[in-house]
Amino acid sequence: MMFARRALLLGATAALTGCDRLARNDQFRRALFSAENFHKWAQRSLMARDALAQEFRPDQISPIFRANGTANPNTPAYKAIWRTGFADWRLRVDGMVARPLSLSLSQMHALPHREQITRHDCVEGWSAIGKWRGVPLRILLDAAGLRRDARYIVFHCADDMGGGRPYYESIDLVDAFHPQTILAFALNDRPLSVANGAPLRLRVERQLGYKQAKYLMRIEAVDSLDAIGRGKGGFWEDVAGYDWYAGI
Ligand SMILES: Nc1nc2c(c(=O)[nH]1)N[C@H]1C(S)=C(S)[C@@H](COP(=O)(O)O)O[C@H]1N2
Ligand SMILES: [Mo]
Repeated sequence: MMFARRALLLGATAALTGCDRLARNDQFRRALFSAENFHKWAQRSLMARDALAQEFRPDQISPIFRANGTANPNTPAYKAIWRTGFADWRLRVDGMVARPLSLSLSQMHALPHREQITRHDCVEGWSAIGKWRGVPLRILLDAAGLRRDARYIVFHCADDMGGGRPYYESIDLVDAFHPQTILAFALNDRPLSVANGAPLRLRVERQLGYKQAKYLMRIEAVDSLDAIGRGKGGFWEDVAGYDWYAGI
Protein backbone atom coordinates (compact mmCIF):
# COMPACT_ATOMS: atom_id res chain seq x y z
CA MET A 1 0.00 0.00 0.00
CA MET A 2 2.65 2.51 1.06
CA PHE A 3 4.81 1.50 -1.85
CA ALA A 4 1.96 1.87 -4.25
CA ARG A 5 1.17 5.37 -3.02
CA ARG A 6 4.78 6.53 -3.06
CA ALA A 7 5.31 4.97 -6.46
CA LEU A 8 2.27 6.73 -7.74
CA LEU A 9 3.62 10.08 -6.54
CA LEU A 10 7.01 9.44 -8.11
CA GLY A 11 5.37 8.42 -11.34
CA ALA A 12 3.22 11.52 -11.37
CA THR A 13 6.20 13.79 -10.78
CA ALA A 14 8.28 12.16 -13.49
CA ALA A 15 5.45 12.28 -15.97
CA LEU A 16 4.54 15.87 -15.16
CA THR A 17 7.85 17.36 -16.26
CA GLY A 18 7.14 16.59 -19.89
CA CYS A 19 3.40 16.32 -19.64
CA ASP A 20 1.93 19.50 -18.21
CA ARG A 21 -0.58 19.76 -21.02
CA LEU A 22 -1.62 16.20 -20.41
CA ALA A 23 -1.99 16.78 -16.69
CA ARG A 24 -4.68 19.36 -17.37
CA ASN A 25 -6.77 16.76 -19.11
CA ASP A 26 -8.59 14.73 -16.47
CA GLN A 27 -9.35 11.71 -18.59
CA PHE A 28 -5.76 11.28 -19.74
CA ARG A 29 -4.52 11.98 -16.26
CA ARG A 30 -6.64 9.28 -14.66
CA ALA A 31 -5.54 6.74 -17.26
CA LEU A 32 -1.88 7.63 -17.15
CA PHE A 33 -1.46 7.94 -13.41
CA SER A 34 -3.41 4.87 -12.35
CA ALA A 35 -1.48 2.53 -10.07
CA GLU A 36 -1.96 -0.31 -12.50
CA ASN A 37 -0.28 1.53 -15.35
CA PHE A 38 2.48 2.71 -13.11
CA HIS A 39 3.31 -0.82 -12.00
CA LYS A 40 3.37 -2.00 -15.59
CA TRP A 41 5.85 0.76 -16.35
CA ALA A 42 7.95 0.22 -13.21
CA GLN A 43 8.26 -3.49 -13.85
CA ARG A 44 9.30 -3.00 -17.45
CA SER A 45 11.84 -0.36 -16.61
CA LEU A 46 13.82 -2.95 -14.65
CA MET A 47 14.42 -5.00 -17.76
CA ALA A 48 17.37 -4.55 -20.08
CA ARG A 49 15.14 -4.12 -23.09
CA ASP A 50 14.01 -0.85 -21.59
CA ALA A 51 17.49 0.62 -21.97
CA LEU A 52 17.50 3.74 -24.08
CA ALA A 53 18.83 3.87 -27.61
CA GLN A 54 21.73 6.27 -28.00
CA GLU A 55 20.73 9.88 -28.56
CA PHE A 56 22.92 12.26 -30.58
CA ARG A 57 23.81 15.97 -30.64
CA PRO A 58 22.11 18.38 -33.05
CA ASP A 59 25.37 18.81 -35.00
CA GLN A 60 25.35 15.07 -35.71
CA ILE A 61 22.03 15.16 -37.59
CA SER A 62 22.38 13.84 -41.17
CA PRO A 63 21.98 16.55 -43.82
CA ILE A 64 19.55 14.32 -45.69
CA PHE A 65 17.34 11.64 -44.22
CA ARG A 66 16.86 9.44 -47.24
CA ALA A 67 13.55 7.78 -47.96
CA ASN A 68 13.28 4.04 -48.35
CA GLY A 69 10.49 1.67 -49.31
CA THR A 70 7.37 3.60 -50.21
CA ALA A 71 8.17 7.27 -50.83
CA ASN A 72 4.56 8.21 -51.62
CA PRO A 73 1.58 5.89 -51.08
CA ASN A 74 -0.17 7.53 -54.07
CA THR A 75 -3.47 5.73 -53.46
CA PRO A 76 -6.75 7.59 -54.02
CA ALA A 77 -7.45 7.53 -50.28
CA TYR A 78 -4.00 8.87 -49.40
CA LYS A 79 -4.16 11.57 -52.09
CA ALA A 80 -7.51 12.70 -50.67
CA ILE A 81 -6.14 13.20 -47.15
CA TRP A 82 -2.91 14.73 -48.48
CA ARG A 83 -4.91 17.32 -50.43
CA THR A 84 -6.53 18.57 -47.19
CA GLY A 85 -3.11 18.97 -45.58
CA PHE A 86 -4.07 15.86 -43.56
CA ALA A 87 -7.00 17.73 -41.94
CA ASP A 88 -9.22 14.75 -42.82
CA TRP A 89 -6.74 12.15 -41.62
CA ARG A 90 -7.59 10.28 -38.43
CA LEU A 91 -5.53 7.81 -36.44
CA ARG A 92 -7.69 5.01 -35.14
CA VAL A 93 -6.65 3.18 -31.99
CA ASP A 94 -8.71 0.05 -31.56
CA GLY A 95 -8.65 -3.71 -31.03
CA MET A 96 -8.19 -4.86 -27.45
CA VAL A 97 -8.79 -1.50 -25.80
CA ALA A 98 -11.55 -0.31 -23.50
CA ARG A 99 -12.06 3.00 -25.32
CA PRO A 100 -11.23 3.09 -29.05
CA LEU A 101 -9.83 6.46 -30.14
CA SER A 102 -9.96 8.43 -33.36
CA LEU A 103 -7.44 11.27 -33.30
CA SER A 104 -6.82 14.14 -35.70
CA LEU A 105 -3.38 15.55 -36.38
CA SER A 106 -4.16 18.65 -34.33
CA GLN A 107 -5.20 16.45 -31.42
CA MET A 108 -1.87 14.63 -31.75
CA HIS A 109 -0.09 18.01 -31.71
CA ALA A 110 -1.91 18.94 -28.49
CA LEU A 111 -0.69 15.85 -26.62
CA PRO A 112 2.64 15.79 -24.75
CA HIS A 113 5.61 15.34 -27.06
CA ARG A 114 9.02 13.87 -26.83
CA GLU A 115 12.00 14.87 -28.98
CA GLN A 116 14.91 12.57 -29.70
CA ILE A 117 17.89 12.58 -32.02
CA THR A 118 18.51 8.97 -32.97
CA ARG A 119 20.13 6.83 -35.63
CA HIS A 120 17.98 4.86 -38.05
CA ASP A 121 19.61 1.64 -39.27
CA CYS A 122 18.21 -0.02 -42.38
CA VAL A 123 19.07 -3.66 -43.06
CA GLU A 124 19.97 -2.63 -46.59
CA GLY A 125 23.12 -1.08 -45.16
CA TRP A 126 22.53 2.61 -44.61
CA SER A 127 21.96 4.75 -41.53
CA ALA A 128 20.78 8.28 -40.91
CA ILE A 129 20.59 10.44 -37.80
CA GLY A 130 17.42 12.49 -37.42
CA LYS A 131 15.59 14.51 -34.81
CA TRP A 132 12.09 13.20 -34.25
CA ARG A 133 9.21 14.81 -32.42
CA GLY A 134 6.06 12.93 -31.52
CA VAL A 135 3.64 11.56 -28.96
CA PRO A 136 4.82 8.66 -26.79
CA LEU A 137 2.80 5.61 -27.82
CA ARG A 138 2.13 4.74 -24.19
CA ILE A 139 0.07 7.89 -23.79
CA LEU A 140 -2.39 6.70 -26.43
CA LEU A 141 -2.43 3.14 -25.10
CA ASP A 142 -3.14 4.38 -21.58
CA ALA A 143 -5.82 6.77 -22.83
CA ALA A 144 -7.46 3.99 -24.84
CA GLY A 145 -7.30 1.62 -21.88
CA LEU A 146 -5.20 -1.24 -23.23
CA ARG A 147 -6.78 -4.48 -22.08
CA ARG A 148 -4.76 -6.76 -19.82
CA ASP A 149 -4.89 -9.60 -22.33
CA ALA A 150 -3.41 -7.52 -25.19
CA ARG A 151 0.12 -8.63 -26.13
CA TYR A 152 1.08 -6.84 -29.33
CA ILE A 153 0.48 -3.53 -31.04
CA VAL A 154 -0.09 -3.67 -34.80
CA PHE A 155 0.49 -0.67 -37.09
CA HIS A 156 -1.60 -0.43 -40.26
CA CYS A 157 -0.25 1.92 -42.94
CA ALA A 158 -1.69 3.76 -45.94
CA ASP A 159 0.62 2.40 -48.65
CA ASP A 160 -0.50 -0.47 -50.86
CA MET A 161 2.25 -3.10 -51.10
CA GLY A 162 0.44 -5.00 -53.86
CA GLY A 163 -2.98 -6.58 -54.12
CA GLY A 164 -4.47 -3.92 -51.91
CA ARG A 165 -2.40 -5.10 -48.96
CA PRO A 166 -1.04 -2.18 -46.93
CA TYR A 167 2.33 -2.18 -45.15
CA TYR A 168 1.97 -3.37 -41.56
CA GLU A 169 4.23 -3.97 -38.62
CA SER A 170 3.90 -4.99 -34.99
CA ILE A 171 5.78 -4.71 -31.72
CA ASP A 172 5.38 -6.23 -28.27
CA LEU A 173 4.38 -4.30 -25.16
CA VAL A 174 7.96 -3.85 -23.95
CA ASP A 175 8.69 -1.79 -27.05
CA ALA A 176 5.23 -0.20 -27.05
CA PHE A 177 5.79 1.25 -23.57
CA HIS A 178 9.48 2.08 -24.13
CA PRO A 179 10.05 5.79 -23.41
CA GLN A 180 11.56 6.40 -26.87
CA THR A 181 8.70 4.76 -28.75
CA ILE A 182 6.83 7.68 -30.26
CA LEU A 183 4.38 8.45 -33.03
CA ALA A 184 6.36 11.10 -34.86
CA PHE A 185 4.85 13.98 -36.82
CA ALA A 186 8.05 16.04 -37.25
CA LEU A 187 11.55 15.33 -38.53
CA ASN A 188 14.35 17.85 -38.02
CA ASP A 189 11.88 20.51 -36.80
CA ARG A 190 9.67 20.27 -39.90
CA PRO A 191 6.36 18.51 -40.41
CA LEU A 192 7.05 14.98 -41.57
CA SER A 193 7.43 14.89 -45.37
CA VAL A 194 5.48 12.45 -47.52
CA ALA A 195 8.73 10.62 -48.31
CA ASN A 196 9.42 10.06 -44.62
CA GLY A 197 5.89 8.94 -43.69
CA ALA A 198 3.48 11.90 -43.39
CA PRO A 199 1.44 12.60 -41.47
CA LEU A 200 2.56 10.19 -38.74
CA ARG A 201 5.06 7.37 -38.39
CA LEU A 202 6.32 5.07 -35.69
CA ARG A 203 9.76 5.49 -34.14
CA VAL A 204 10.71 2.45 -32.10
CA GLU A 205 14.32 3.26 -31.49
CA ARG A 206 15.69 -0.09 -30.35
CA GLN A 207 14.61 -1.70 -33.62
CA LEU A 208 15.79 -1.80 -37.24
CA GLY A 209 14.42 0.36 -40.07
CA TYR A 210 11.63 -1.86 -41.34
CA LYS A 211 9.86 -1.73 -37.96
CA GLN A 212 9.54 2.10 -38.29
CA ALA A 213 6.10 2.05 -39.94
CA LYS A 214 5.27 5.14 -42.02
CA TYR A 215 1.87 6.54 -43.10
CA LEU A 216 0.06 5.35 -39.96
CA MET A 217 -3.71 4.96 -40.26
CA ARG A 218 -4.61 2.55 -37.52
CA ILE A 219 -3.10 1.07 -34.38
CA GLU A 220 -4.60 -2.20 -33.27
CA ALA A 221 -4.05 -4.03 -29.98
CA VAL A 222 -4.13 -7.82 -30.35
CA ASP A 223 -3.30 -10.91 -28.30
CA SER A 224 -1.87 -12.86 -31.25
CA LEU A 225 -0.26 -12.07 -34.60
CA ASP A 226 -1.78 -15.13 -36.29
CA ALA A 227 -4.55 -13.18 -38.04
CA ILE A 228 -2.26 -10.32 -39.18
CA GLY A 229 -1.05 -10.77 -42.76
CA ARG A 230 0.46 -14.26 -42.99
CA GLY A 231 1.06 -14.41 -39.28
CA LYS A 232 4.70 -13.32 -38.96
CA GLY A 233 3.80 -9.88 -37.66
CA GLY A 234 4.96 -7.60 -40.45
CA PHE A 235 5.07 -7.08 -44.20
CA TRP A 236 8.77 -7.94 -44.66
CA GLU A 237 8.55 -10.69 -42.06
CA ASP A 238 5.77 -12.28 -44.13
CA VAL A 239 7.16 -11.80 -47.64
CA ALA A 240 10.94 -11.96 -47.12
CA GLY A 241 11.45 -13.81 -43.84
CA TYR A 242 12.89 -10.84 -41.96
CA ASP A 243 13.06 -11.38 -38.20
CA TRP A 244 10.05 -10.09 -36.33
CA TYR A 245 12.29 -9.13 -33.43
CA ALA A 246 14.72 -6.67 -35.03
CA GLY A 247 16.30 -5.35 -31.84
CA ILE A 248 19.50 -3.31 -32.01
N1 LIG B 1 4.44 2.21 -44.54
C1 LIG B 1 5.72 1.91 -44.75
N2 LIG B 1 6.58 1.99 -43.72
C2 LIG B 1 7.87 1.70 -43.89
C3 LIG B 1 8.38 1.26 -45.14
C4 LIG B 1 7.46 1.19 -46.22
O1 LIG B 1 7.80 0.84 -47.37
N3 LIG B 1 6.14 1.52 -45.99
N4 LIG B 1 9.73 0.93 -45.27
C5 LIG B 1 10.47 0.63 -44.04
C6 LIG B 1 11.92 0.60 -44.20
S1 LIG B 1 12.63 -0.82 -44.81
C7 LIG B 1 12.72 1.62 -43.75
S2 LIG B 1 14.41 1.51 -43.79
C8 LIG B 1 12.12 2.85 -43.26
C9 LIG B 1 12.58 4.02 -44.10
O2 LIG B 1 12.14 5.23 -43.55
P1 LIG B 1 12.46 6.55 -44.34
O3 LIG B 1 11.78 6.45 -45.68
O4 LIG B 1 11.96 7.68 -43.52
O5 LIG B 1 13.95 6.58 -44.51
O6 LIG B 1 10.71 2.86 -43.25
C10 LIG B 1 10.13 1.61 -42.94
N5 LIG B 1 8.71 1.81 -42.82
MO1 LIG C 1 14.88 -0.67 -44.29
